[in-house]
Amino acid sequence: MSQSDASTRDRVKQALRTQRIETPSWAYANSGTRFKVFPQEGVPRNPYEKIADAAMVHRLTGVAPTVALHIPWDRVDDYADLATYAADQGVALGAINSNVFQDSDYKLGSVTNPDPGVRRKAIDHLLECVDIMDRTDSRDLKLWFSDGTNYPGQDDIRARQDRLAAALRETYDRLGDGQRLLLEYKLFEPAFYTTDVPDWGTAYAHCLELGPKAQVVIDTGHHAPGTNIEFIVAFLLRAGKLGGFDFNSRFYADDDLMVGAADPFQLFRIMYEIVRGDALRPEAGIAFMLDQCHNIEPKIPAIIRSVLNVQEATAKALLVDADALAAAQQAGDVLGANAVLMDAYHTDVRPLLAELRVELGLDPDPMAAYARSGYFDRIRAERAGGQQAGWGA
Ligand code: PSV
Ligand code: MN
Repeated sequence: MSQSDASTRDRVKQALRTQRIETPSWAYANSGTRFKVFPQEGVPRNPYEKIADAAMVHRLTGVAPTVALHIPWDRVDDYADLATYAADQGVALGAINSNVFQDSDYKLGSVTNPDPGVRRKAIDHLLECVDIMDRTDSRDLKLWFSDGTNYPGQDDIRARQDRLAAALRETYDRLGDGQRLLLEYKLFEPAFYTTDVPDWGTAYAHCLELGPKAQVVIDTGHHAPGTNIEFIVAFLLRAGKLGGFDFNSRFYADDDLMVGAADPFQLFRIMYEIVRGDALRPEAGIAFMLDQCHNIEPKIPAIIRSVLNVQEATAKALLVDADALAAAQQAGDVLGANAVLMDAYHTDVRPLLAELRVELGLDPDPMAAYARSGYFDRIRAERAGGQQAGWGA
């Protein structure tokens, strides 16, 4: 099936019209490495300004209508007011991300801490996040725990799983109708000996025990080198337990670089499994979120670039000739099957995406449109004073 075929182009564009990519509030703020934060000009000073930037990304790309919040980084007095502001800007508030990893009390863990008082504090924060979801009308609570140990014998591995299960249960039971708990896993860091939710299997087992409102979120940066992420996507989708993605790129560990920058082929393979599982449609309930930090590159264009990278990988995945692939697979035609996939991957989909944007009333080149917009000069001037938002803000 070729891209030049009119019905294929229409089918691909129709599917792309339904795609939604959520950008993270923290990607608009200052961030850095363990060694240094390099502040940038024009960076938002509060959640409202982060939302204004996210709205700019949506205006230019047309496919990023929601922005994820991270609590307490995005704590405000009035979440309904923040939601109204977002709506006025043309976007909505998305997932609520909890943060039980930046308080001194959590040195030995949050929900798995041996001290019941610290566990209570951590669980209360998770419950507070659900309260916020009620006010922001958010569907998803995204949980990532930095919990783990550094030394053999430091704590009881099995007891920590019990504590984790108890905290997840209490949080799960607080969820309202239409709300979900997305459990994120990460191989290591900041703990280096054991991590309490180190992999998709652990996350899956806890979600299975919790029930239908609990699903796994795949952060593409959180795996060992060489891990076949598309296998995890296929497995979890089949099991009805894939809740979404935190997209980013890694060369080494949790680099948080722009999605599709390090390995666009991997991103294509992931998106192919999504298409294969008919999970691109918003009704399929997969949250396509970015979780990135732009430490040395300008932030808004980097986020636009990232959104476009996801779109390009998706377009290529949609171009895979499913019938030809199935026929080759059935016939045991190894090279033929591989060629079907590679043909789609090697297709230049940028003209098709430009055409789609024009049909949607957008500029065909969002990067160039941003450069021309004057938005950066405006925010650089408007946001000259005050305290810039960052990881600790
Ligand atoms: C942890 O590395 C993580 O991926 C989680 O999603 C956090 O909420 C996020 O990064 C913070 O940037
Ligand atoms: Mn993440």
